[in-house]
Amino acid sequence: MVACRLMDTLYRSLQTRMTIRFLLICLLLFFGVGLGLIFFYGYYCPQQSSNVPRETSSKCHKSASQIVLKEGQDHTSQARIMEPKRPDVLTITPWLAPIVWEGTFDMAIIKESFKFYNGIIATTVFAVAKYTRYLQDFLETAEKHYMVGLNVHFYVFTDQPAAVPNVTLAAGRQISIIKVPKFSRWQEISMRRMEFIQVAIEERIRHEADYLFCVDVDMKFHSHVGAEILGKLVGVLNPWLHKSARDNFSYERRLISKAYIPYGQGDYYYAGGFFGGHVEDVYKLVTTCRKNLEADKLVEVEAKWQEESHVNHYMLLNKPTKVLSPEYLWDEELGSGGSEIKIIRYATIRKNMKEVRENI
Ligand code: UD2
Repeated sequence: MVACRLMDTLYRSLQTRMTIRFLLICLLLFFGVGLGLIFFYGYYCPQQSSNVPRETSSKCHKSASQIVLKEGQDHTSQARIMEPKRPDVLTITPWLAPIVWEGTFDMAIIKESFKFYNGIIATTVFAVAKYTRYLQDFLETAEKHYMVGLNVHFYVFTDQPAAVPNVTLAAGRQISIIKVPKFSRWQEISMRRMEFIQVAIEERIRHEADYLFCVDVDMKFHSHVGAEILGKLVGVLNPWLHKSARDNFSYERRLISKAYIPYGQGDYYYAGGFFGGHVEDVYKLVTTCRKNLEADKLVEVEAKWQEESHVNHYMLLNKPTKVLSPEYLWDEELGSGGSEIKIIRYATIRKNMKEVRENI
């Protein structure tokens, strides 16, 4: 009898221990598999490449690479290492930033990469005094060619808000009007853009957008300008000087100016009419240029090409991470350009300076 009870107690305690062991194993398996999944997910779904903004990474289960890997969807041709698409031009800077020319990028791949990007690309444009006349064409052509399919917030700085035309914008695109004073010299209007952009970034743009591009208004878009231009700090080659030797660049050569660049130095000559990048990188550029423009004013010097000279000085010290070819800022006076210009995307409008400017 005693032996039987002993056996029974032993059997039960064994059953309880087995149950506990079983539960422990289950718990271990549960946490083990869970942790494993977390590591696996973290490893195979890392942040997107630096050029693709954070927002897209939240959809990494549908990342571009997976879409490209779908069978029967091979719509991109292979980029063959021994077959450069543009052997006629430099496509990379000595600091390894791409130089964007027609033929150097595959629009389908870029489109795919930005398919889920829902951030905002801020774009500033100034239309002061008689330059309000250029807004209609600028906005209408931007709707056709500029960042099509992406969210764009145009910030129109003007002294005449009522003169801003009512242009119908696609979904995800909007205009904000910011009132600015009119100065009596066109040079002042052009230079003071740095200050107004700085204030607008502080007050709102940094809370409203990821990227910021600052462009001239007396221009028209003629063909595609899209996500291929997005980068941390983006400069555009001036179409008049992209083939020149650096000592012929139109840099400020007077030592007294903060925009001074000595002969024998310089990478490229960048245009003042189109620059951009991540909002905080553009903020650094405009605040530095504004500070240097004000320092110049104190010693009564105005750089040769106003703020453009300061942008060139800044970009020599802070190399752009992407450089756009003159396709992205062309001048009508140059006609269709040399054989290296396969397409004109954004170009100035010929203007009667005497008539349109506040002063000569
Ligand atoms: C070049 C640059 C410009 C600037 C300037 C400085 C290009 C295409 N343009 O242009 O960005 O660096 O040199 O010398 O690279 N504006 C007004 N009202 C005025 C005058 C100017 O709104 O009365 C604004 C407007 O947005 C215009 C910009 O300032 O697009 C530059 O003025 P501009 O186009 O007359 O200067 P420009 O052609 O010398």
